[in-house]
Amino acid sequence: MTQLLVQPPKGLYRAARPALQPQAHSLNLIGFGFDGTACFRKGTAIAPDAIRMVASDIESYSPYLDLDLEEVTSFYDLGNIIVTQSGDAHQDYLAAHERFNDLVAGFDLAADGIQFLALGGEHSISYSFISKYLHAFPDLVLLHLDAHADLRDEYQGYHYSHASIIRRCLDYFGPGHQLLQYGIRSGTRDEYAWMRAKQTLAPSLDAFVAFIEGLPADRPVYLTLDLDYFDPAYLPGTGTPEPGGEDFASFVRIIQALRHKNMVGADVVELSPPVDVSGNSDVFATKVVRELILTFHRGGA
Ligand SMILES: [Mn+2]
Repeated sequence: MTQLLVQPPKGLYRAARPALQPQAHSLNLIGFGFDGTACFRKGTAIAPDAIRMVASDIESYSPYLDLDLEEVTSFYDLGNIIVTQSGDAHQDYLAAHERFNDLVAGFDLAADGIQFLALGGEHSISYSFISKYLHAFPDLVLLHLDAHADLRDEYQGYHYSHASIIRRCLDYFGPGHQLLQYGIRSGTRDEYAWMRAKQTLAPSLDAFVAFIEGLPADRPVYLTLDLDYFDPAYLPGTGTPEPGGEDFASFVRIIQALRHKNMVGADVVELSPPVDVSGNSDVFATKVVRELILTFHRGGA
């Protein structure tokens, strides 16, 4: 008997078709509601279904990209990776990570054109996806939008902590891989020294956008977006808010640049619906997700 790897969502993402396994040459939305290592304020586990719920109530048309979700034909919703809560966060994460591995076993992410858009969960879930894409694409560009450098070797005893996600991904970096970060405004002195030495932190939005615009059109790009990239004035519903953050307009410039590039995967993490009882953060995050979905769309304008 096949072990159940995903559970159906409370409601499918708007305009998506249901699927039980990854679909080739398609965008595959998947929830990964793990929040075991979050230290400050938990609540990201319910974010995937919260985003799906809001998605049915906001416009499907993006004026920024002049595209509509209804035009995206190869778009599937796989539901949510099953996440257990045993009390041992590390074991729970590894078990969910193994379920994801089983889900993609037998697929070649590059040759089969399997694009994932993952909804967290906390940032540690990104490791499951990024490690796979780094393996599939030896020339992958990893774009990292976040308030935090996430370069610690471990945090509070967790090797796969949300505070060390980028460090874990670097373990998989080959000579052709490239990392560029933007929005970072919090980290240790060591993390900042590393970013300066490796020149991974874009000094301005203009520099970050120019980097994307300069990429060859076929160069594979993965975007990991921690929603605390945005200022907590706009998006307070996140576990580790940092003042001095970015606005939605900055994100629009980024997705307008990404629109013409070869997006192969992305994740949106760290939305914590219970933290913002107004629900505004859920709406903000869902608009961000809408734009990202459309960024994957290759047809049309
Ligand atoms: Mn962060």
